[in-house]
Amino acid sequence: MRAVVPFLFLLLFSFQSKQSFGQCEVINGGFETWVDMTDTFEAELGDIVITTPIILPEGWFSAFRLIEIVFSDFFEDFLDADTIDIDLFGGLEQYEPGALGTDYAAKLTGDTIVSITDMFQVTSCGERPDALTGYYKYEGDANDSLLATVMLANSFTTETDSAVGFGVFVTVGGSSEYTPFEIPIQYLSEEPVDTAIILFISTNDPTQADSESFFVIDEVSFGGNVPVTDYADYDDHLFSPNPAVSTIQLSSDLDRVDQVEIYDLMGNLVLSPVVEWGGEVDISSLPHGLYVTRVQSGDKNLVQKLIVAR
Ligand SMILES: [Ca+2]
Repeated sequence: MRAVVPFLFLLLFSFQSKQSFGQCEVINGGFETWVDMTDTFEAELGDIVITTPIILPEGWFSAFRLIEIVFSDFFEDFLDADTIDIDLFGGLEQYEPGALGTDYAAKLTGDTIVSITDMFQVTSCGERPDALTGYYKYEGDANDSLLATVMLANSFTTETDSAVGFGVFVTVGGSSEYTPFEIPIQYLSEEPVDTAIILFISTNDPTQADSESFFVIDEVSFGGNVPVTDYADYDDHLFSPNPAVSTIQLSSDLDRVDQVEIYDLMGNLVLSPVVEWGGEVDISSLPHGLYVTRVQSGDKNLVQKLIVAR
């Protein structure tokens, strides 16, 4: 079992090494190629039988989910077993039909653990793309959220403060028809880039956690020319000031405030302050960088990008 985590990183870098430097391309961004990894995992796990097949889109992975499971108490019970009958990658599945008349897309079933990445890719990228684009849709009527981030860096990293460029997209729910999204990439320095890290994180509405709802993602590419429609419930005046240094004030225009959450670009929940409308939040513990704030106010979910600059 201890071999699993290094094995995951081997897999990660084997995906990465397939790409030549220079071009900036999403590998299998259309999700047309899926690979059965069940035998590979069984061998790595010491010939334990995995009863739910592990079929993943080539080039994409959900290692964070597996790492969480490996390190959880929940998994301890299975260490001595001959069979694993839990669904290791249940959050990421093949879906048909895909967008734009294609056969397949990727289905992301959310969980209530917001720090778990459902799908990610590390790809070589020797130029500076303007945007990451794609299509998404949402099946269900809960208030699930989808967070997509892209980070450009000059080596593989999960530290957001070493990003040379970044982009972020958040939606709460959405249309059941494929809808284009565009994530503009903002550059912070003149440093060269060689790596792009793309994450998709789906989080269930905690008040309707048993909902059968899910997101679907397809045709992800850099600089794809998609017609962009109004896709996110952004509110630039939710918190001020922005950029912020040590405290931010919540807008007093809201009728009610049920929940406030602040996420970093890796999708980690970094603060969930209890704050009334017009109240202040101490953000002095947050490192310099870009964050996503989410405020639930009645049946509305409002989202803002927040820059912490010092
Ligand atoms: Ca497709």
